[in-house]
Amino acid sequence: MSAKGGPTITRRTALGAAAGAAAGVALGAAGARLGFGAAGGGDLGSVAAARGLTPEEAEAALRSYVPGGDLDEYLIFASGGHSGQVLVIGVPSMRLLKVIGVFTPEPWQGYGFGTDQGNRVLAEGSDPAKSLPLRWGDTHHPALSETEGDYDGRFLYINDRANGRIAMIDLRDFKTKQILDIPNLQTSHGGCFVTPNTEYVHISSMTPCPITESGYAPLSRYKEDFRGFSTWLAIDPDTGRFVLDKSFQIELPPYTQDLADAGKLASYGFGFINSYNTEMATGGNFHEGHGDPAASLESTATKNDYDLLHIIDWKKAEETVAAGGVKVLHGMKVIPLEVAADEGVLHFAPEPRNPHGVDVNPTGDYICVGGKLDPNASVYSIDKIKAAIDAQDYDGTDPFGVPILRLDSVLEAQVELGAGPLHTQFDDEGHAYTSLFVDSAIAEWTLGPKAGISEDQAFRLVEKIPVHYNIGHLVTAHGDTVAPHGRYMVALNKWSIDRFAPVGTLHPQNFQLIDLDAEPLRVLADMPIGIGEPHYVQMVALDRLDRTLRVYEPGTDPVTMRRSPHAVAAGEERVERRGREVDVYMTAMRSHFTPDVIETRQGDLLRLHITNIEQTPDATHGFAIPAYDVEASIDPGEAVAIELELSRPGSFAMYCTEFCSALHLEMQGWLLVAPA
Ligand code: RUQ
Ligand code: CUA
Repeated sequence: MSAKGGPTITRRTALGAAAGAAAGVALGAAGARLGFGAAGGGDLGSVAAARGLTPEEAEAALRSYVPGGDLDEYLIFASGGHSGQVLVIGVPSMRLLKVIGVFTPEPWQGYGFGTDQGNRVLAEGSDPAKSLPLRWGDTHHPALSETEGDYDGRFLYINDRANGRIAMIDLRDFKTKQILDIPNLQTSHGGCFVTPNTEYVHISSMTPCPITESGYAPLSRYKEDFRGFSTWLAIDPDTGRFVLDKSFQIELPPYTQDLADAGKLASYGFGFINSYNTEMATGGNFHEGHGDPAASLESTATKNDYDLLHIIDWKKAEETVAAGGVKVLHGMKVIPLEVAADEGVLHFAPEPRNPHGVDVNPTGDYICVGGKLDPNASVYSIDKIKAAIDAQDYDGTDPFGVPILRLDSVLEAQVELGAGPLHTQFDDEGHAYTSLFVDSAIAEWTLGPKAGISEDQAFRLVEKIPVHYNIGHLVTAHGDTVAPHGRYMVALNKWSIDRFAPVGTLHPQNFQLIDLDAEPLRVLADMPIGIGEPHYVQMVALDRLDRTLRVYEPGTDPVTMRRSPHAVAAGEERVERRGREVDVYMTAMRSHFTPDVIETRQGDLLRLHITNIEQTPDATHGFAIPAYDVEASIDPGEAVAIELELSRPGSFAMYCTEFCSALHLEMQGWLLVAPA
C-alpha cells in the first residue's frame, strides 16, 4: 500500500515514523544497536530483548507511541454504551482523553448534580411520561457533523439505544448541549447518521411502537397497530441544535429497522436502512405457560431467506412534507406509509437474511450490506437502484404495499468474506474492511471500478486479519466520509478473554489499533476499555477540531455558549434578599469563593450564581454542597446557576472539589440554614 492522505505530520510524528522504520530494520537484523534511545546512547534491541519483545512487537510499540507533550493525529469518539457517555480516545496512542457526560449524570463534570446546565439538558431530554429525569442511556452510534461529506469538527450526535433519544455535543467545549426524546420512538439502534451537509441527523426506531391513542396494543395486532419510524431531524447550522418543527418522520412497516447510512456524492439525497424480522415475529416461547417453545423470537425472526433494505429518497420526502402529505403524531410531522409508498419516498430491495451493517462507500456508488447469517457482503449499485426505480422494475410489494425492487437488477456483486460479516469501513484506495464477528477477524476486500479498482481486481477478498475477540464495529480514519484517510483502523472487540490482567468476572472490552499501511495488515496495540459498552465510533483528524476552546469567554453559559444572565464579575459579588428568596452572586478563583459564608433560613429558596473568573487553562474549580447533593464543575470563564429549596436546617460545609492550587483545601465555606 502506498502512503495515505491525512493531516500534516508533526515534527515528532515524522521522526517517530522514521524511528519505527529504522527500528524495524535494525531489530529485524537480530537487535543491532541503534544510535538513539533513552539517554541518547540507548540500545533499543537490548531493551526489547530484556522485555521479551519480538522485533515486530517492539516496532509496533514505536509506531503507536506518542511522547508526552506531542499530540495524537486523530481522535476517536466512541459510544460508551450503557454508561450513557461518550469516550474520547487518541490515535495512535490509544489513550483515553475524556469521558463526556451525555445521558448519565457525571459528577466530575458536575453534569446532573444540581447545576442548572446539566439538570436542564437531562430534564429537557426526558419524556415527561417517564420517571424524571432519566438517569441513564445506552449510547450506540456517534455521528460527526459534516460539510460536503467530510467531518467538519463542529458537532457530535449520538443516540440512546434504550430510550429512542439523541444528544448533541458541541466540539468547542466537548459538552452536551441538547437531548431530544424523539416522538414515536421507544428505542433506536444503529439508525443514526448525518447527511453530507448536516441538513439532517437521521435516527430510526428499532422496536416498532404501537401507534394507538393509548400507546398500548396487544401483540396479536402487531401488523395492524405497530409501526417503525425513520426520523429526519433538521439541524440549525449555527448552533447544531435539533429544530423539531422543520423535522419529519416516515412511517415504516413493523419490521425491526437496524443499521442505516446516508447516501453521498453518487447517492446524495438517499438514505439506506437495513431491516430484519420482516417475519414480524413477536416471541412467545413461554407465554404464561401456554407458549410455544419454538416461537422464540430468534427462531421465528430468521425464517425468511430475504429481509428488506429500505431505500429512502429524502429529497422526495421533503417535497412530500412541503406539499402537506403528512399527519401529525405526538407533535411530529409523519409521512404515512401509504403516502411514502405512493410518492416514491420508500422502496425496498431484498437482502440476504438478517443483515446487519449497511455502509455506503466514499464515492457513494456502492451500498455494502453485511450478511450476519450469510457469509457474503452484498454490494448494491446506486446507478442500478435509480434505474430500477425509474423503470418500476418491481418484484411485487411487501404486505404494506411498498414496492420491492428486483434483486438481480440492483445487486452489483457479492463477495464471500467469512462467518458473521457485520460492519464495513473504507480507505482511500477503493478497499473495504468488514468485521467478521463469528470469525473474530476483519476482511479486507476490493470495491469495483466506480471506486477506482480495475475490473479484473474488483470485488475480491484481499486478506483477513485476526482480532481478539468477537469484533463488532470497526473504524478507519474519516471512514464514513467522501475522503477517508486510510492509515489507521481500530477494531472494537466485544471480548478480551485472556488479553489483560484478570480484574474479576466483568472483563474489559478490547480496542485494537491496526496499521493500514502495513502489508499484511497488523495489530499495533491493544487498549482495554473498562467503561461499557462501546458500540460505534468515528475517527477524525485532530486538525479538524480547530474550534476547540481552552477557556470560556468570562461568564459563559455552556448550554447556550453565550454570556450567562447569571454571570458575575470580580467586585460584583453580593447577596440579594426578597422575602424567602435569596440570590447569591459568587465568584470562584484560587483559592476562595466570594462570599464564602451564606446565611439563610429553613424554607428559603436559594439561588447561587457562580462564575469562575479565572482565564488560566486548567484552573477549574468544583463547588460541592454534599448535604444538598450539589456538585458543580466550573471551568475557567464558566458561569453556573444552582437553585435549592432549603428544607433541611443545619450548618453545612461547602468546598471546591478540584485540586486547584496549593491552598485548594482552604477553598471551602459554609452554608448556614437556621431552623425556621
Ligand atoms: S450495531 S449491537 Cu452498532 Cu453492530 Cu449495535
Ligand atoms: Cu478551587 Cu480547589
